[in-house]
Order: sequence, then structure tokens, then C-alpha cells
Amino acid sequence: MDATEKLDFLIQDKNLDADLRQIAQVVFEGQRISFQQGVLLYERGELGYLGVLANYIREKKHGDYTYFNRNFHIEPTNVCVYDCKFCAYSRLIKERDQGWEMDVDGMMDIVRKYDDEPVTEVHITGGVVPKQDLRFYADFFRRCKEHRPNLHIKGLTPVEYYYIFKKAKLSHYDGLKFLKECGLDSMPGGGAEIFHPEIREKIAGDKCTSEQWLDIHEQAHSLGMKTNATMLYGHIEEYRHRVDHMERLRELQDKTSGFQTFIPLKFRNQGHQMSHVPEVSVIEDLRNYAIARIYLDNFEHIKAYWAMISRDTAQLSLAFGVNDIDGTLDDTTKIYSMAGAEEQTPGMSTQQLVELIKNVGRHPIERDTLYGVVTDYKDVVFQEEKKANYYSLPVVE
Ligand code: V47
Ligand code: SF4
Repeated sequence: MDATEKLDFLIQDKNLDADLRQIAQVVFEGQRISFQQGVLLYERGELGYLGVLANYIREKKHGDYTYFNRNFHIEPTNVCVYDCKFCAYSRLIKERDQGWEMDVDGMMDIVRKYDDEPVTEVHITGGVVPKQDLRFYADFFRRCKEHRPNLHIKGLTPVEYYYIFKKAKLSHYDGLKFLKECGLDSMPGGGAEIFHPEIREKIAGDKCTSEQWLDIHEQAHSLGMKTNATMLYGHIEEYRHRVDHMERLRELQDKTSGFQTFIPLKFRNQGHQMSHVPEVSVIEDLRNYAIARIYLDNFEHIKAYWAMISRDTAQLSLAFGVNDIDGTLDDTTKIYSMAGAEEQTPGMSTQQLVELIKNVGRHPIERDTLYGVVTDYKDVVFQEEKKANYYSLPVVE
């Protein structure tokens, strides 16, 4: 049975809960599900059912295509003035000997390390510290672009921008416009956590609010920048908080169409103040990917950040709505490894990533940040005896 036949089978299944059959019908018609239906999916949708709906949408949008990119990360600091309870960074403000704060030269050294590598993106992420202000990032973005103009800079989040722009007495719009002129290309999805104030105040009460997060993305979209969105799930939130989070994103996306990708981030429980909270199961991870795919009808891509889950879960996720598994990494970013991202790190070569995708019958595509095709790996044969990143491309006449 193909994806459409499977969905049709569910719609006809008289033994299935009537509300779930109705949602299956809504999905079949390409319509949008409501907030209440989103909560109902979390409460009553079992894994097999959710997989059929999510995979139908995934294959309608992307067929078997599964994207990844070649990027590297820079974490300018692992110290942070904020105190998010789930974050292994915040404690380091009190344990400075374990912390680092790079200068622009140090960041450029990392960029230069990749001079001979075919990477297309640098992803900048990390904590918030006073020294790394507007001038610091303007300087880095300019120097990075001077050095390698085609390297896409996906940098920082509204958490840093809110802090930096406030200090510089600039509006969100003016601050972003200035940094765009310096070389900033797009914004990753971090800092979103859970938007609902009942949860946000408990886990991330001192950083930018949900409204500020959404406004900074809206201003970026108005400047023509693409951005991503995340959701930190599986800790103290309830299902209605997850749906509320996605509802706010769906509303903004209706307005701007500026989001590219939604990335659910599984809460990991090591090395921070919420270590007593258990992590959710792989089944819950897959259900969550699937519901995100169903709920966010106006988001083109759903990404599983493989460095944060296991490789096996990343493979499974491709049957539950996910069509992107992030980049090849030479090293897992510290923010996750400190919080418990495990044996699957560090790194996966291009060959390993391609094989991981092919092994579950999907079609690997290396993309750039804006989903332009860099290499189609469908017919690429890797040469066994060579090292992971060497491959032979099919001859194109
Ligand atoms: O906002 C911190 C999360 C995020 C933990 O846009 C944790 O392409 C789980 O947003 N358990 C930053 N998560 C990373 C991020 C990201 C990652 C990959 C790709 C993209 C993209 C964006 O990391 C933070 C926070 O939600 N985080 N601590 C933890 N204990
Ligand atoms: Fe700082 Fe981000 Fe960690 Fe919060 S999640 S403490 S803002 S680095």
C-alpha cells in the first residue's frame, strides 16, 4: 500500500475512534486541523495512526527526498548571563574556570579551519555575555564574509538579539537590518523553548519573552531573511502547551511565510537544574514529530536534529513526517553534549549520513541553507577503500 492508500484505509476503518477518522479526513483533504484536534492527537493518536497521517503529508510535499547540509558550528561562549533551568551552560557563569569566551580572531581561526572543506553554512550558537555585543558580531560577520563570501551565516537567536539590541538602544528591525548589512544571512530556531507563560516562566523566565522571540523573527522575515523555529519538548509541559506553541508559529507563518523549518528538540536531562525530570520515550519523540508535521501545514520542512537523538531515532523519524536530518557535524555542539546527547556523537560523515538515509529507502539530497540542491546522492556510489568524505559522482553528459 502506498501512503494515500494507507490513509484511505484509516478513513474507512469503522473500528477507529470517530474523531480520529475525522482528522484523517481533514488531512486527506489537505485542510488544517484545529487547536482542539491537535490536543486530541496527542491524547489519543497512537503511533501507527499518526505515522500514516504524517507520512502522507511528508510524501505529498517531498516524496522520498531527505535533506541534510554540510555545516559547522561555532560557539563563541559557553557562559551565559541567563539561568534557563534546562541548560548546562548557565551554571558556568558561577564556574568561570570551565568557561570560554572567544574573541573575533578565535572565531575566524575556526572559520579558516574549514577553508578546504565543501561546507556551505556556519551555525553560530551559544550563551549571552556582555562582551559579545553588537560591535563584536558586526565585526565577525564582516570578517567572515570578507574571507569566504559564499559561506552562509546562520547566526544567533532572539535571545542574543534582544539582549544585544537593548544594550545598543536599537529596535529589533534596525538592529537586524544593520547585522544583515554586515553579513548575517539567516537565523536558526533556538530560544523558543515553550512559548506558553505557565511553562516559560518556570524554565526560562529571565530571557526574552515569547512575544519578543516572535517579533524578532517577524522583523527578520520583513527584511527577507529566512528563519527556523524549535520547540523544547518532553519536560514539565503538557500537551496543550505544545499545541499552543505550534499555534503561535502557525499564525506568524500565515502572516510572513518566513519560516523554513520546524525542529522539535527533545529535552535531555543531564548536567543542569532539571536533571530530576525524566526524558520521554522514543515513541513519544516519534509521535511528536508526526503531530508537528500534521499541525504545521504551512511549514515546508520538519527537521530531526540527529545529534540530539540517536541515529536510529533519526532514521525512524523519516517515516513520521521528518524530511531533514540537519548537517554533517565534526563535533556535537557543547550545549547538547553537556545535557546528555550520547554515544551517537561526535560527528557523522557525509557517507554515513547518506547511507543512513538510503538504508530506510529514502533519497538523500545535500542542500544549502535555503534548500537549494547541492548534490543529489541517489546514484552516488561511495568508494569503500577511501575515507568517508570521498565519493564518485555519476558522469553527467
Ligand atoms: O534554544 C538547551 C536547546 C537550543 C537543552 O535552526 C536543549 O537549524 C534539549 O536551536 N535538552 C539551541 N535541548 C539549538 C537550536 C538548533 C539546533 C539545531 C539546528 C537548529 C536550526 C537550531 O538548544 C536552545 C534550547 O532549546 N537546549 N539545553 C537540553 N538540556
Ligand atoms: Fe543561556 Fe541559551 Fe542556556 Fe538559556 S538556553 S542559559 S539563554 S545559553
